[in-house]
Amino acid sequence: MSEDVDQRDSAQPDFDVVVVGAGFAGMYLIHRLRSLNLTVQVLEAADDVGGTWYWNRYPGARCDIQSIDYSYSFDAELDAEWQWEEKYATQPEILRYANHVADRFDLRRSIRFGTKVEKARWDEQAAQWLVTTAAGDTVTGRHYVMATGCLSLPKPPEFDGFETFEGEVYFTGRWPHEDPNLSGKRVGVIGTGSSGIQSIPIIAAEADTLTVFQRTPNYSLPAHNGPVSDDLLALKQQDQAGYREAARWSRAGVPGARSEESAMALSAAEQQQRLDQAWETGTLFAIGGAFSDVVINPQSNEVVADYIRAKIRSTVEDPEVAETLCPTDYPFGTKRPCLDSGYYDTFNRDNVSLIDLRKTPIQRITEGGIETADGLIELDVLVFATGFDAMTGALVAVDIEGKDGLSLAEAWVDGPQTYLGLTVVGFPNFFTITGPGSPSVLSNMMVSIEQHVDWVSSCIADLRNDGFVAIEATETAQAGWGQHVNDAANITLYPQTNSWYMGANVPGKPRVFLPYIGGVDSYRRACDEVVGKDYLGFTRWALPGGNGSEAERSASNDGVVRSMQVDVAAVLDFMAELDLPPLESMSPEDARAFMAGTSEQRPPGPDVGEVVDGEYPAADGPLPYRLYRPATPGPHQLTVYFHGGGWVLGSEQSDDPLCRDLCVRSNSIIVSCDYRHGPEHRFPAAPDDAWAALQWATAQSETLGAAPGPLVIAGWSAGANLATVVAQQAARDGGPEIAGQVLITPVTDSDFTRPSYTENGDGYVLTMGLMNWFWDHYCDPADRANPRVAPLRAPDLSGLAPALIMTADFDPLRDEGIAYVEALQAAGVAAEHLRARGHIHTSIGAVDVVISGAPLRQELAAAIQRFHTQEARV
Ligand code: NA7
Repeated sequence: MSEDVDQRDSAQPDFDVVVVGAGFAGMYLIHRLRSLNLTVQVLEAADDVGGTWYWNRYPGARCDIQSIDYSYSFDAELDAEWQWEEKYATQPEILRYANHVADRFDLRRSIRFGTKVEKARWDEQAAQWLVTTAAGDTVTGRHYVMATGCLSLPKPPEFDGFETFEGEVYFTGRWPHEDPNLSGKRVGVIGTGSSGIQSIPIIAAEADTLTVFQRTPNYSLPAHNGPVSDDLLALKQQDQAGYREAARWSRAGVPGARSEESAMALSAAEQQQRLDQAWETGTLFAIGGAFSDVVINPQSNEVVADYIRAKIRSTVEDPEVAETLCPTDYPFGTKRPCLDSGYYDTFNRDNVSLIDLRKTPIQRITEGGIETADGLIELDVLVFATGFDAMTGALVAVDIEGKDGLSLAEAWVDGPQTYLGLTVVGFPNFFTITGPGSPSVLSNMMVSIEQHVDWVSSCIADLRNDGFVAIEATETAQAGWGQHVNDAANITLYPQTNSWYMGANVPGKPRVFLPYIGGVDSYRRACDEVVGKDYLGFTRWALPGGNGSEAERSASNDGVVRSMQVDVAAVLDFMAELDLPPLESMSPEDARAFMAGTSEQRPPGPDVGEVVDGEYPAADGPLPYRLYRPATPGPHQLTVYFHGGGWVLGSEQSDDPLCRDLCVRSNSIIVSCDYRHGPEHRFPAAPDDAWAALQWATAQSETLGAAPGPLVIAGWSAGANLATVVAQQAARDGGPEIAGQVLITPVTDSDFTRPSYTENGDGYVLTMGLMNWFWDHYCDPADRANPRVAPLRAPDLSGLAPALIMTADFDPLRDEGIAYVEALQAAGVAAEHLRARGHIHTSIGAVDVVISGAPLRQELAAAIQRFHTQEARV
């Protein structure tokens, strides 16, 4: 045991912190906890430090993050003194580094090697963890940390007859310390993930024959390994602290600029040039970041995928083998891509053959080799490079029992649930380093490990300093984080692929996206914010019987740290960087010119069949309209749409991408009608024009090429206000008949006192100041109670057309939208509420920018379709 324990009070747990795992996470924990004067015991199954690098000794094992970046930053001297030999360090070199760190900081005295942990149980009374080893002894700790790594539990073989094989068997993840002699032998490698791809070229050079069994081809790039890049070294040496700080606030834990451009915004030649450059760097980040939207936009992704396939075809001589090696059925990056040294060339060797398991699956393993649908392949050596039970496997492999006998495996039966990937409800004082729900495997692990270790250590120290003994996440906080992790994944292409990120490589494992894809930078901000807000989302308590009242001995700070959609937050960050002047500081003319300028830079929205510009007879003369017709055979139903812009800004063209999107998704005609704006034309000019537009469109629907039947009325923001007003007028005046109303974040009232104005009045594009500016330009205070201005105030809402009303969480107008839904429902109108969770007022118009808005637009379009059918109107 550590000497630290000797000074402990016997009534106390043996240690402040018991840690499982002496990889890079466990090692840094020792150092950090000691520096905070906390005692620590690490239990490690292996005989030495290194974690994943201790076990993964297979030939060719290397890191695929550059060595300069894949190293600790916590100690400036260590950082400066260690010189890496290669751009991508080999496993032996990384292990030497781990040993150097262990020696330099005297870490081994806090580690018990050869100690496998089997069980850990939370003792609620004593507020401590009882950790039991395979040898049967127990160590107690106030806190318990699993620093077991994300890829540490190899999958067991999944083939019948495995135990009958009479040759040698090796697992890449448990490679023997003495390299096996493969020369003169017939070797089979199952698996073409990173481990397979790194080891195959070396095994091929040594073995008599090599047969590669491939289930899914991978995207792999040449690592262009060699000495450490002089440029990178110089960059780091110039400003070591700055370099490390940049990594901490980068997206993936590696400093470097990100592309801001979609592949779709570039010509084919420009795309090629970007990819050539990225290819030459031999880094995964360069190719994955060649365009801004590689993992979001299927078309951009296909540009990268195509490029890599072309490289494979030009390298592999046998066209059939080349095709088998080309991934075609999943987007680039959604399975972990690889870096290699001569992988594809290896298939040009005479002693190497490739078996496509999709065509000829493995039927069983026999004593002499592998039997596929095509017959027996005789082997002397079988290598399993079949991967790991990633991210959760090692955690649930220990029988961890939290409050009320709940086991972690039970708690996670439908997939892991964590708060920040650090803590789990029901498991006080339990922490996971780089756990599910944190950037972990999508980032430079060293940066993520350091951040987690720092956070956990400070949390424990804060707890002690604040007089508490225990901390546990709240249900609300954990559920909120889980939602956020899913939201972030769902705007990407990742969930569509069967990968270990999704748990899909392990039979029976729940299909859940395991890491957090929001980025190291935004994740770090969230973790810091939790602490800054006095441990938001946590309950902390002291042992019973201590000083102070019951209330003083516990603190619960319930809440959700992130409820905004990731892409919306990114847009807000981007806008903040631009530091734009507030619209309300401009004249209406300048504000209009400014809006027109920004509109030109936005993505155009989808193609429609036809766009027709024309004029309609508005209340005081003709005004423009723009009609969007679907490409499908007509006739189509008609929807009249009014644009947003606070009755001051915008035109029939200003919501162009949204109108296109609704046209395509609803397969109906959208006719966007302009109306007169304030301050030149104040109330009631706008509703008068909107009323004229409704009458015109109804009368002319056949001329416009629409199918017979009542039309749907729709609008966004001030346009939704006008749609509401004319829908009320139509109900009052006995026509025109309206099939339904689609009201997107509508203005329904002139009351600024609802909570959404207080909560969201600043910082979410549509501000309280801007709304004031709009109102002042639109109408006099005396008019603001008029139901044609504030339709929520209409005395009778009965008999209105069915409505779908969308409100956004971070919108000052949220509560008046909800109030209108409730008022309609109270009046017997079929009104549905669509909550745009985590969105702002302007999210919906940002087509192809706010990807998370797509399902909402789909629902709006579905409502348009529904309203157009007879059933909806019964
Ligand atoms: P991976 O990336 O999970 O690769 C495992 C490979 O083994 C992959 O090609 C799998 O095909 C294949 N595999 C797994 N199970 C089977 C069965 N039952 N039959 C046939 N083939 C199978 O693990 P690695 O060790 O290579 O790399 C892990 C990570 O370490 C890597 O991503 C880097 O982050 C470092 P599949 O794709 O599942 O069809």
